[in-house]
Amino acid sequence: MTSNRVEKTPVTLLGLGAMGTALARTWLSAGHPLIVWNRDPARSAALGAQGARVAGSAAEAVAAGTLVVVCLLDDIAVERVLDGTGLDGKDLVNLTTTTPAQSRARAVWARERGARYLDGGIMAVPPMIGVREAGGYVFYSGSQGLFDQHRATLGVPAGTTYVGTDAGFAALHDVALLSAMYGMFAGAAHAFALIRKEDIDPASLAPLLTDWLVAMAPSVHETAGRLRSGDYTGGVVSRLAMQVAGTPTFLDTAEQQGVSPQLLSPYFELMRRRLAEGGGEEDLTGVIELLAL
Ligand code: FVH
Repeated sequence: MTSNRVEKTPVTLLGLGAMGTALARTWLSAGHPLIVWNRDPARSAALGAQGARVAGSAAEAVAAGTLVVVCLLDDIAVERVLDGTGLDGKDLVNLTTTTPAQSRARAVWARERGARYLDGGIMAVPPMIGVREAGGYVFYSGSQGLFDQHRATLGVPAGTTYVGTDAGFAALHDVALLSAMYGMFAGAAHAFALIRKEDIDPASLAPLLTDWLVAMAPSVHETAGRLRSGDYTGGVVSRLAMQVAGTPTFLDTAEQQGVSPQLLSPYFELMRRRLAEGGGEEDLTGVIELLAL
């Protein structure tokens, strides 16, 4: 008798925090045999009740499968957990948030122990995991062979975006996008602070902010084009000189509303420096030049 049942790749998962647990549930739901380990065994027990095999140690969990995924707090935890496990012949996928340098060093470390290494940067929060429509995905970089072989399994919790063989690139993309996010959060915080003591409902500002930020977001394509071409002045709509002339309006308004300018001032300072260097006919792309240390 033949069977159409496709065997699902077993996954070993080390780290069952908020993110690790969300990942675990999706692999279990999709029918992947799952071996889990967590420093605090209480977290593993809950998944054991849902069908995962609970290993008594990280070494036991690693020994039990070939595809080993780690999702831990930081690189120090990764070192501690994997130290003394048998990685020879394993496919190690590290979804822990790290710096590019830590990821590259971890790739060398894994190769020295006989493992293929893939680094991941998760562009999602736990409730987005396993929810296709939420749009979450994971940047991957490092071993292309590992990525190609396990792409379907890695794609179960979230989308996959491979960004190159350099093991540091996933972390770099991750940090770049999250850094932009913090800039947006800072801008939104300042906007809410400005209206705080007025009779304006923050809930009425929120959709206006969303629409404006969404309308402005595509400007990053123009910035990318200018960085590529080196032409910072062609077709400029909002000249730097004009924008610098407008900065006192923002600073005066902040003062009048009793709001600290500390989130805006560093960027305005860079705009003024670029203007002083002769960049008045540019848009804001030239400011990027000033960020190089
Ligand atoms: N949660 C999020 O919103 C973000 C979304 C984007 C990606 N991040 C990164 O994912 C990594 C894990 O994050 P998490 O949310 O699962 O974090 P926690 O819930 O705090 O769980 C941390 C796990 O790490 C274990 N752990 C910590 N230190 C050690 C150690 N020295 N030795 C062994 N394990 C350690 C911890 O174990 P326990 O405290 O339960 O025993 C958890 O399993 C992270 O890089 C985010 O930046 C999440």
